[in-house]
Amino acid sequence: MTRNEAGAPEAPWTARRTGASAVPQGPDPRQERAIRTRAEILRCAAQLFSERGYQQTGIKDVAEKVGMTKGAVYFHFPNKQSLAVAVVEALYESWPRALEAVRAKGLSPLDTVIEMFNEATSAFLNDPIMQAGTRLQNERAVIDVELPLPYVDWTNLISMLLREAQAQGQLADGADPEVAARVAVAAFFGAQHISNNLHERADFAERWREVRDLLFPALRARPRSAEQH
Ligand code: LUB
Repeated sequence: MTRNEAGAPEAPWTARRTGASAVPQGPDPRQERAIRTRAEILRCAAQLFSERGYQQTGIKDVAEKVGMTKGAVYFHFPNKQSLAVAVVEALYESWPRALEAVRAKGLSPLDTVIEMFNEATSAFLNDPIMQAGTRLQNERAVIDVELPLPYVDWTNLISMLLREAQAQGQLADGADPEVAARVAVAAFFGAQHISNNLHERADFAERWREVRDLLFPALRARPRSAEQH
């Protein structure tokens, strides 16, 4: 049986716009609305997860925040576990898009790495999905569902960019892209964690700049001209 957005069975006269005989159509407005609703639920859930944590957030709170019935929320997310997974997945899906946007700036690979961390910094300061994803990952030991593995995608993404940097002669002699990626992600994450716990993120932009300004000059190849005398 097909169901509409509120979870109620759809009336039989509501023609489905799918099916082999359907003439090609524009986007289905109902489907678009459902996608927007899902995103809105996710955003509200993210705000609650980020403010209160997983245990202290209920589907009821999410429904209240988004201004829908619990049933309407359950139509999109069958339980709280699936909301937590969806928030973390949304976070990890955002990085390839962020990379594409940063790539469009035409920076060198090493500056692309720095810009990606700058983007992650703004996300941590402004984006509920990033704030919630970080908190949920920190609580993963007490969350009764398996979340995607943390840090792995980031480390791989940064390794890839640092290998490009190395291929273009941008890395200092002896710098290993894999090691550098692990250190950079650990330093970023550590600074994030400390700033979050001690200062509710208020000092994070500054703490990240400190890490960045200590780490990346050490990784960057010295200009040839400076070595020659
Ligand atoms: C990223 C967080 C917070 C790492 O990849 C992850 O799992 C992340 C939470 O687990 O930011 C960013 C270097």
